[in-house]
Amino acid sequence: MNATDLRADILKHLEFSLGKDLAHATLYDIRMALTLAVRDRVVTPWFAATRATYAAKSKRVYYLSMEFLIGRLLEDAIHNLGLMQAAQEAMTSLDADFAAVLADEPDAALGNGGLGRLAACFLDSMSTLGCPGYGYGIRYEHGLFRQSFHEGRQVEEAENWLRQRHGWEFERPEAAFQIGFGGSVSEAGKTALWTPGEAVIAKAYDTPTIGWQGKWANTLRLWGAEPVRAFDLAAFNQGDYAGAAGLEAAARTISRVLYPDDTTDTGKELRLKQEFFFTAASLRDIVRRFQAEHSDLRALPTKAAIQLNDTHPAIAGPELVRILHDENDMPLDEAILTARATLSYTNHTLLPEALERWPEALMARVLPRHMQLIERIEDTHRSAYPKSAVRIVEGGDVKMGELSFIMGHKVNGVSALHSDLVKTTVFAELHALHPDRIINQTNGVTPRRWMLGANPRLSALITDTISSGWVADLERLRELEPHVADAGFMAAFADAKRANKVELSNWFGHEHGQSVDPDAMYDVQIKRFHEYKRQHLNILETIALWTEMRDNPNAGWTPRVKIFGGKAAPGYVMAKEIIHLINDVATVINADPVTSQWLKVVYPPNYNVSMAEKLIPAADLSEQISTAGKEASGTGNMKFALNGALTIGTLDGANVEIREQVGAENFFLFGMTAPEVVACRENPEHQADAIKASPRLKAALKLIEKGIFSDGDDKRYKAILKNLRKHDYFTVCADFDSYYDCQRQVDAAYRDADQWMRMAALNTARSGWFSSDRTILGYMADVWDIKPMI
Ligand code: 475
Repeated sequence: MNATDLRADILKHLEFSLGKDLAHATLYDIRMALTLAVRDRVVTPWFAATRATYAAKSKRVYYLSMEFLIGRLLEDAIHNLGLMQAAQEAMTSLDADFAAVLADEPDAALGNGGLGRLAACFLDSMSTLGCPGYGYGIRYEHGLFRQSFHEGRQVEEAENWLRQRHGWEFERPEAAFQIGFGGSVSEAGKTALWTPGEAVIAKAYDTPTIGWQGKWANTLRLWGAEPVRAFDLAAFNQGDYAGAAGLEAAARTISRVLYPDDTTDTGKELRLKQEFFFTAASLRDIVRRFQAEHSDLRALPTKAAIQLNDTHPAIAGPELVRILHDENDMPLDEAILTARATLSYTNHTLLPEALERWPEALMARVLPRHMQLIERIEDTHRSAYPKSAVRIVEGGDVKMGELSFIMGHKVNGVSALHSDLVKTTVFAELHALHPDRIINQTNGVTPRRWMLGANPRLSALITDTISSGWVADLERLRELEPHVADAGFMAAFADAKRANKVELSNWFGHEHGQSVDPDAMYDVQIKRFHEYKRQHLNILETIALWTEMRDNPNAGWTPRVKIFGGKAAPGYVMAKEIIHLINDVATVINADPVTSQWLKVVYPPNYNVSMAEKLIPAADLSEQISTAGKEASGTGNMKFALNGALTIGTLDGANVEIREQVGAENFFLFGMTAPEVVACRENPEHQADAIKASPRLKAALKLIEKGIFSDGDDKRYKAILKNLRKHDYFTVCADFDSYYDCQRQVDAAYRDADQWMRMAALNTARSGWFSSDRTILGYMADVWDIKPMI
């Protein structure tokens, strides 16, 4: 494929798809024309993959997820199709700035954080590996809110990615299902007949997801909600215009907005309706596809593997039983067994507040037949294990974790440590009954986006050194190891890192009016704001370091830029106060004439996938400092290590495995282990004791209290201070000294630039195991029983 052909197609789309003359084309027009020209090239392999799957009647995987945090697609597709050079040349020939064209694409932010981004990496790997499958989710009109800061406080604004045409999707008006809610249930022989009281239409929108080198493509099918009838003509004719449109508005509400709550349960009826809406539509589609090829639904588990991404689609259990039993007359016991053999469940969090529960009364009102079936599922489980105290319905709530566990043939955690904790904590009783059900599949990230796309400089060096096989076989990065002894390679590695840092600094300069010294250490913490992720531990250490620098200006400080990024759920007050504190601290520290040569704090607003792609390749230090036992895995930690940043971290989530892979000598470990944290909490004075023992921590807290960062306002951070001094569930105080000391070891290590770069290069060389290709191969072998088609 050459630039001339691509250029001709771009011009064709400009004229016939967009109705624009090149002379009047805007950046948007050029971007859309390029998108459509690239999309054309996705369609052929997409059809071929679909035809091959149908021809072989292959088993398919269906990945059900409330969230797909995809980001931009254009550059990724160009890479996967090998069109980079052609696209660059075509853009130049049209006098367009290629980088600006790529940056014009809005991020598809249909997710909150780790769980949604993991789903996006999985789609990429499934397509790269030729694993036939579909992602199923919701086509939210508004993705995750846009964040800005007003006087240091987070302000949320609705995001509007669909204001422009979404160039990648194909609307499928013919693929639509009616989804009911409420109503009543009547007995119909052995089964039951559910007559919903209201209904909406779920309409499909398909986005092809192309794999590496265009060898395979799968489909991401997102459902949009529409009214069954467009509007009430009678009301309109009587002049009631708002009333006439009300039906439509009510129906569309279901796919209107992504819930911005990451790891806290919201318990809202609309959320339950969203969950049922996309799960039911997806199951109808899956069963329809099965029945087009096969007649006996008992064979469903041999042809479909349905993965539940956390409990959000957990209603799939009872809904599949309802389809098999009520609609297809399969005996109940057999329907339960068939559904279980088809379904499996991934747990992403142990935080008790994040484990979904729905009030029984709400469930019975919104999904009356499902409530009955949940009770039948529970009865069946109880008669099989009469001595067990496990209940799905308890204290007036339906517990979606228990439901998912009981209705899945495999349950997996997302890192080795997390899967062990799943066995010993939340699902200990169920694990004792079903000892083979819980398995581990450690998360991974796609090297196409997180190295090839995000870090072209390092990618080019790697390819020059070991050729390009690493892109689809990331373990081959090990071949870099011998080159770490080669001064030429190491100089090139350091040059790539430095160039990435210069680029980031320039971006900070023109986007946020604050460029930073590329020779300083870039110390980065980017992730959702949560007390368990402990951004406040990081900012407390920053305050303590600043104090030390002022007291000791001639100590030979290692220059550092502390970079933060991330959003807090709009209702999470404590997380929002931590954001405010970081911005306040940044204002004071950055203005200090003595220390600002060594210490800066930068917090660009509205962190998203595209910002991560800029920050990660430029990072020297990766902050993975959660309270041990709380971060299920983390995936940002993997992206940093892959891009040659060293980790400062606790023994939590996948940090444990990262440290094993890269070597303990190339990882900065601090803090308590998960069992030590549990033991520490036995002492109700753990925070007071830690503060007493640490003059530095005590002084840092005091500075906040005195209003040093809040214009003398000594009340502003009362809640944070009180929490740390009185309660401190996340053991910030108990881990503080260990963290501070570890950071000073980091300072010392950074001063030996050559040695630091060797450690960085070893992180890259030894991160191959964290490819999501490895993760997906694990699911295919251990959970889905599916073989690659290519
Ligand atoms: C973990 N999101 C990470 C990542 O496995 C892990 C919860 C409720 C509602 C909406 N979103 C959520 C999560 O629970 C989530 O993102 N969990 C994360 O999953 C992938 O790497 O440790 O916190």
